[in-house]
Order: sequence, then structure tokens, then C-alpha cells
Amino acid sequence: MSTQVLRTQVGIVGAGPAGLLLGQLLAQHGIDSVVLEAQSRAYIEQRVRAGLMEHGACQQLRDAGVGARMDREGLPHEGIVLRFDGASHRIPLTELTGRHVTVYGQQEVVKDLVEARLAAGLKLLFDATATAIEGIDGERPVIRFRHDGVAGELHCDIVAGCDGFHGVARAAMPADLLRVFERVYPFAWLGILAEAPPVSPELVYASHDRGFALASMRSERIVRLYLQCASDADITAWPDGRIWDELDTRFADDQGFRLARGTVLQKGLTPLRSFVAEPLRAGRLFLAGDAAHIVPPTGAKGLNLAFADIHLLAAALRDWFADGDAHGLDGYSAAALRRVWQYERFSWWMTMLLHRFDHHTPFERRMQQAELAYVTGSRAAMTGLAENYVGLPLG
Ligand code: FAS
Ligand code: PHB
Repeated sequence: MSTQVLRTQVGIVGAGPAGLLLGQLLAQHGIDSVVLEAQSRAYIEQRVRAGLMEHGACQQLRDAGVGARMDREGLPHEGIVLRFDGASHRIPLTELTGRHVTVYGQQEVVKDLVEARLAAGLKLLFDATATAIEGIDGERPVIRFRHDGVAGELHCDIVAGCDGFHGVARAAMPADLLRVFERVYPFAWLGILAEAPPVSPELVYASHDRGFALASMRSERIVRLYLQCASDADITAWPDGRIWDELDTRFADDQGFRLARGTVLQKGLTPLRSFVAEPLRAGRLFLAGDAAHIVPPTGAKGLNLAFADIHLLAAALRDWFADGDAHGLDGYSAAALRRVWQYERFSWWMTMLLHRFDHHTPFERRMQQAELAYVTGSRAAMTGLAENYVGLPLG
């Protein structure tokens, strides 16, 4: 069986938000690319992940010509609520920063980007798994892949590793070059997607003695709810009724708050970790998104950080292909990591603030409660949270 040989300027591994947005921006600059995606179209378009987009990420989608449905169906939010000790405290994001966030499901973003790519006749291979990346220290790296059981080679000038945490791109970085920083949290999130109206018009982050909980949404009819559980939790031990009861307990407040219950459409466990790989470049290989860094979802930063990497990488590639100017490419790793570490700090801080740690002493629990009281009582502290939550200005 002969090998399928493809040629392009930028070989993109992974059709997640990072890879697809990169492909879209490169096309706008007249740069050719091929996207290899291991899963099927149906799979990536139904995969429930992020739900909150920063101001800047929304603008990036608009600038890429793919923002119309987001602007029609996305829910702009001007605040979030922190709930603890049975009381609610609103953080007025827009009043404090002039910016808002938008609730719009990641799978909707992926659907819009896939549709735009295919409509423009741009190459996107589904069920195409990259198996190796070679020659990154030369001028024509090759991505080896298998597509429908046939071996393939994608010859390109640049490889963009946008294949997420479990992809092959990071493994292609020279071992003596790569440094990894990691913190694995001693708990996970049990998340459900349910057919029920959101009870609160804004997201509610609850810190309770029994653990963290988050009330988010996807529309006026679909809620997205999370609760902190053991990192080795058995999902079969969490029937729907138990989840709803536990959520009601953790969201309880002095106003008799009770969730509207409905049919659970999807249920899943998400481990929580902070992870950064440095540098983000080796020769002609560039990492972006979850392939290079993971944040715990408490700060809603994963998708937004992936987009921020792409903002830098697309501009750098535009300059390099246009007139050989390599400044952007040479500075990409350092520039992206400056933001990565800011978002890692914010996501870690939100996680430490709002979750229950079994090893905490009573004193440490009091410290959490004192920090919650400070953050919700001081305008300066609230503004610090708000400016990180809506998104730091794009570089
Ligand atoms: P992705 O993982 O999305 O995409 C990588 C793609 O590469 C996948 O489609 C994969 O199939 C493909 N791939 C992998 N290996 C391959 C190979 N060898 N060959 C070809 N293709 C390959 N972030 C937020 O900002 N807000 C949130 O609310 C939020 N909630 C989350 C909830 C959950 C449950 C999870 C898991 C994550 C959440 N995140 C959130 C983070 C999440 O959104 C990620 O940051 C985001 O998906 C990163 O996008 P990519 O870097 O494109 O990686
Ligand atoms: C979500 O809607 O899925 C979501 C929102 C905010 C977070 C995490 C997840 O912090």
C-alpha cells in the first residue's frame, strides 16, 4: 500500500480551538496549511469542554471572520458570583474593567471553525493520527501520520503542535531542551451538562466545607455544573440524584437557592492539574495550547490561553512567510510563556481559594475564608480578580 504524500507551508497537528484558529488566520494571510485530526468530525464537534470566552478571544474569532454565530447565540456576562458561608458576593467584572466575558461552548467554536475551513476548501483530514514529527532541526520537517489505515507523510516548512495534552508534538521536542513544571491537585471535577434553565443569570463559584461547586451554562435551556470530587472518584457511584442533592447542598445560601433539575445529557470527570512545558519551540516545531500548558479550569483560561498563543504564532508566521522576518518566531516562546505563567498563577490562585483540601489545618481553612472575605470586600482585590478573569490585554 503506497504512502500518501502531502506538501504544505504549515503542518498543523490537531483540530482543537488552537489548530483550527491558526489554520483560519494563516488562510487570511494567504499561507497554506494542512490540519491533521485524529478524531472524526462528529467526535470533536460534540466534545464538551470550555464554556467561557474572554473579551479578547471573542474579538479574535470576529477578526478571523468566524464570530457571527457567537455574537448571535453567545451570552455576554458582566459579572460572576462567589458564594461561601451561605452568602453570595457579586464581582462586577464590567464595572471594574470595562470588559465582559461570553458564555459560548467550545464545541460551538470548533463547529464554526470547521465549517469555515471546509467551506473555504481548505485541507482538514479527520481520522488522521500523527504518529511522528521528524526533521524539525532542518528546513523541511515531516509529519508522519495514518489516515484510514494508510501511512502518510506531510512535508512542510513549519510544524504547529496543537494536539493537546496527550498529543505527539510535545514528545517530539528534544528531551535535553524541554523543562516541565507541574502540579497535580488532589481532587477532580465531576461535570454534568443538563437540560434545565440556569437558576442564576451569572456563573456561581461556591466554596463549601464539602468542596467546590460551579454553576455555569450553555444557553437559557442548558446548564453546565461541576462539583469537586475525589481524584479517583468512581462515576458510577454518582447517580444523577446524588449529584443534584450535593450541588444543592454546596450552593445553599440565605435566599433558599435551589437548582432547577433536569435531564442529565452528559457526565464526566476532569482531573485538575497545572502544567507548563518550556520552551514552546524547537527548530521548526512550535507548540501551542494544551500541547504546551494546562490550567485547572477554575479560572476558565484553557481555551483563552490557547487562543492567545495563536495570536502570537499567527502574526509571527505571517511576518516570516511574507519577508523572512524571524523576530516573531524567535520571540514566540518567551512572549507566549510570559502570559502562560500569568494565567497559570491566576488559575492556581482561584483553585487554592475555592477548593477544599483534606490536608488543610483549621488555620489554613481560616486563611481561605479570610482571603475570600478580602477579595469580596476590597474593591482593589476584586479588581485584581476581575481583570484576570476577563482576560489580560493581548500582546
Ligand atoms: P485540544 O485538546 O482542544 O485539541 C487538540 C486536538 O488534537 C484534539 O482534537 C485531538 O483529538 C487532536 N489530536 C491529539 N493527538 C493527535 C494526533 N496524534 N494526531 C492528530 N490529532 C491529534 N478552558 C477554558 O478556557 N474554559 C473552560 O471553561 C474550560 N473548561 C474545561 C472543561 C473540561 C472538562 C476540559 C477537559 C477542559 C476545559 N478547558 C476549559 C480547557 C480546554 O478548553 C482546553 O484548554 C482547550 O481544549 C485547548 O485547546 P487545544 O490546545 O486546541 O487542545
Ligand atoms: C464552563 O462553562 O464549562 C466553565 C466555566 C467557567 C469555568 C470552568 C468551566 O471556570
